[in-house]
Amino acid sequence: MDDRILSLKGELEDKLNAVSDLSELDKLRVSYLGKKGSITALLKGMKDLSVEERKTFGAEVNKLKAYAAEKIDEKTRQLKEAEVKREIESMPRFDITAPVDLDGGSYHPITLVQRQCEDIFKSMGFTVEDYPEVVTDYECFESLNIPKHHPARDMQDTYYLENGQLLKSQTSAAQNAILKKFGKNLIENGVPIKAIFPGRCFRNEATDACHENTFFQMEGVMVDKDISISNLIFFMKTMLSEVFRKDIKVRLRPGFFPFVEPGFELDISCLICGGEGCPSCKHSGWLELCPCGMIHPNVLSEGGIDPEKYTGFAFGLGLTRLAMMKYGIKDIRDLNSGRLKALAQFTDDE
Ligand code: FA5
Repeated sequence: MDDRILSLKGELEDKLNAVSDLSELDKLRVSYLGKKGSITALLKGMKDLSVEERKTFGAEVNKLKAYAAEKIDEKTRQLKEAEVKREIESMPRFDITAPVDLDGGSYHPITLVQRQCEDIFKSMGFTVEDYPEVVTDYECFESLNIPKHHPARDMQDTYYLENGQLLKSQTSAAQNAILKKFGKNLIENGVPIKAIFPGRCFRNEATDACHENTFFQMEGVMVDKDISISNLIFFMKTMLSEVFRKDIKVRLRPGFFPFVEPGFELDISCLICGGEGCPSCKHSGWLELCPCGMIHPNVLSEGGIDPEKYTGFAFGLGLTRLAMMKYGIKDIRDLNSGRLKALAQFTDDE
């Protein structure tokens, strides 16, 4: 082997042994294999050799070039592995066998409010239903009288999966399944449908003090013969007076939702600012808490219930906002913050 090639090979091996980080290694690669590198220079210098010399020398230089590339790749792998190992070792260690300090935990404010609402509605004969977070377009929109391209969809832009399913933007997504589940008992045995279904909802939302992209609602439906707006108002009033245990100002105003007719917005006077206006209520003094209305005939029919014979109401309580009002939490984002110290200050006052 040519002396120059031999010495270059030895020198490269020594340098590779000494190199200890990836940026140094990259410099080394450039100094041998780059445009102005020493191996590239050997190849460039071949133009001065005879044809015969060029053949043998060229083959040797190309062998060295392949050898150098292979060794540099190998060293890159080794250094990357060492880096990952160092990172893992520097991570804090948790002893997963350590006993759990149960006294240190507490229920999340939303869990507390949810359980309280469940108890209130259970005591009035409602069942508590569970429903998935991933739903179909039919469940979340079509079955609720919101066909494709309906403008009401714009208010509830959510997160879509590649298979066309979506993260539910409203607990109303369970209405159709609930009507179908309990409709038979209503029609055959005259047992009214009375169900609530709390759940996590998702929206592609610009967050602020009263809007989150992930929040909780609690839907409720009641269907029977002769259900009217008076029944709806009675249940809403009972729920609010039980939750707050004090007089709070409430207002009912018209609201549009394609799945109810008539539809209402039920707002409560903001308990953070006493109705003066603050970021928690978008400076209006009122907080939209529980839209509701009489279930639209199309929604009843879609659920297999004859709207000529039966009527019903539905409501969609903003559980996260209810927790804010009950516990005086000024910014909704604190509830998803995971700051245990802040969240642990709320206790079940029942
Ligand atoms: C609905 O979601 C309807 N499904 C409610 C409904 C049910 C109407 C049954 C009629 C009959 P809306 O988008 O307004 O409506 O949300 C209902 C409540 O959820 C709001 O009043 C609010 O309290 C809460 N909410 C909505 N968006 C957010 C959000 N981004 N962050 C926190 N809470 C929210």
